[in-house]
Amino acid sequence: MRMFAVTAALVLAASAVSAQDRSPSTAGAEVYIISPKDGATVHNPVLVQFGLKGMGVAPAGTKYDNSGHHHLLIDTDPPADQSAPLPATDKIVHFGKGQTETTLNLTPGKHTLQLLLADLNHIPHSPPLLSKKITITVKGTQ
Ligand SMILES: [Cu+2]
Repeated sequence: MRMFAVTAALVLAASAVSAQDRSPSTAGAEVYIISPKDGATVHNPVLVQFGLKGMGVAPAGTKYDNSGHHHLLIDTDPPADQSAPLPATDKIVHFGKGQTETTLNLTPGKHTLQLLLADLNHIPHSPPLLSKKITITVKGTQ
């Protein structure tokens, strides 16, 4: 019980520090999905290409000003609390090596895709750089 309380206090302290340390985004910077196009009908594997204007892509954990790495939100909204590091789930995919595209195999039907840039610590910038959310229809493997 005592150990748990200490751990919880450390976690709170760590998130308080990161909230103060949010990286600023560059004015006019923009993140967007190059392909597929919004409303497109596609087949697996789906090539998703990430676009970024006004800032640079850098691998996670490396400190460069005005940079970040891409996160692809699949069938989900961005987390309400964007002052915390983004979780890594099957719906929030990190591209911590600095990748600018990926291929997905999605179940047939409609899916939404959205990009969110985040800094070296996986924390979205302030203000956050979020792409438009697109909807695609997957027809399954050809
Ligand atoms: Cu990340």
